[in-house]
Amino acid sequence: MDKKLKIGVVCYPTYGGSGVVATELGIALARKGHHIHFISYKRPARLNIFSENIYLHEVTTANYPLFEYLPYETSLASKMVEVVEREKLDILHVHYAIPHAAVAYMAKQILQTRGKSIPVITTLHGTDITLVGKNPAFAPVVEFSINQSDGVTAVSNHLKQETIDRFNISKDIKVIYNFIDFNRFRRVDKDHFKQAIAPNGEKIVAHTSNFRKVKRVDDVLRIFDEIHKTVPSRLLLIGDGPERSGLETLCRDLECRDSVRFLGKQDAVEELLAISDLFLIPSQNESFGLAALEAMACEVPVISSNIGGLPEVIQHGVNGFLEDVGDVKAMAAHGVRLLTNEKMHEQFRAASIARAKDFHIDSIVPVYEDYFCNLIQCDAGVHV
Ligand code: GMT
Repeated sequence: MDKKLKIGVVCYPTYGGSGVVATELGIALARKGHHIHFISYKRPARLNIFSENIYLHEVTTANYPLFEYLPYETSLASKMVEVVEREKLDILHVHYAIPHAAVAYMAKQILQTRGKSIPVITTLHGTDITLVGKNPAFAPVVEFSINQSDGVTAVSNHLKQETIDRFNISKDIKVIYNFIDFNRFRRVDKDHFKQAIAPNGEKIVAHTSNFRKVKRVDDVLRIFDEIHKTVPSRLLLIGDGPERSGLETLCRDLECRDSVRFLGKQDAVEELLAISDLFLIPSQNESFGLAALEAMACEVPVISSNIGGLPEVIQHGVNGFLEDVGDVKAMAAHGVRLLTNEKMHEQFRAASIARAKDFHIDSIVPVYEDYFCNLIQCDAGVHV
């Protein structure tokens, strides 16, 4: 794509998947010469590089004794208007419908009254539709703001279908899968590191998430407890969130307790994946499962629930295993088979990276560029 765009990226700055995808897409687009303006209430966790094409506009909210809840949406809309006007943005790309799509609609309307037309793209990530979005406290606004977006993308076919099933959607939704940067996520020789964590050659099982209920991290513990009965192994739990303290309590009652490490939030997840032998993601729901893809890129086979977009990423019996949500026994049995059969494990490792390559950053980012470009051209030709 020849034209270089000025793109406003609105996202959550936290460790959640939508913020990760937004940040990595922004960084990739900046490398291709586009100017990326992140708009968020904090520096996104993965935005840890310097680039002359990347700008961060932090949203601050004024407090006042009248406000029981800070009017964040109002501040965000004002910030969007300010940045679009000052930086002469071509497009606004908002990640996660709540509240970003609704706020973008408001900003767009305000800008219209000031003579500026800006196309808005909303990318749906999952819980904004499947969990939070369907809540009556948000549903009408979610539906309206999806329909008012100039472009809508979803990170899997499953999420697209869920959106259509749950809401009255008049907009076409384009599926653009999440992607992986192999410069970062790849198997590297970290034997000294592995030696420190598993000094007697134990197998390393890993899980990363935001430790919310939907992730079923208690199942991770139970699956590992079963595996640990026959396979000398260690479990690395990476991330943090509301369920963590209950999980630490549960862990104390399990036989495997001394082999479990709660590592908290980690910036260099790839280094931990690089020494792992197996990844577990037994979620209740998962629109895509970026964490699984990151593991696969590091040649780590994945055992997951057969739910949401996970079957679009993991191929059962080829590079991982998919079982019914909550079927701890079946998942553990697959884990034991994989970790005790070296030949099979090697095959699954090779098949994991082969599958991950289907989601290569170099093939997915241009799809976003084309999508942006088409939309801008459609927008009355103002921006071309
Ligand atoms: O996984 C989470 O709870 C975080 C959430 C988010 O939006 O921040 O992740 C969702 O978006 C990711 C990136 O597109 C997907 O890989 C995750 O599957 C999806 N999570 C769920 O659907 C539960």
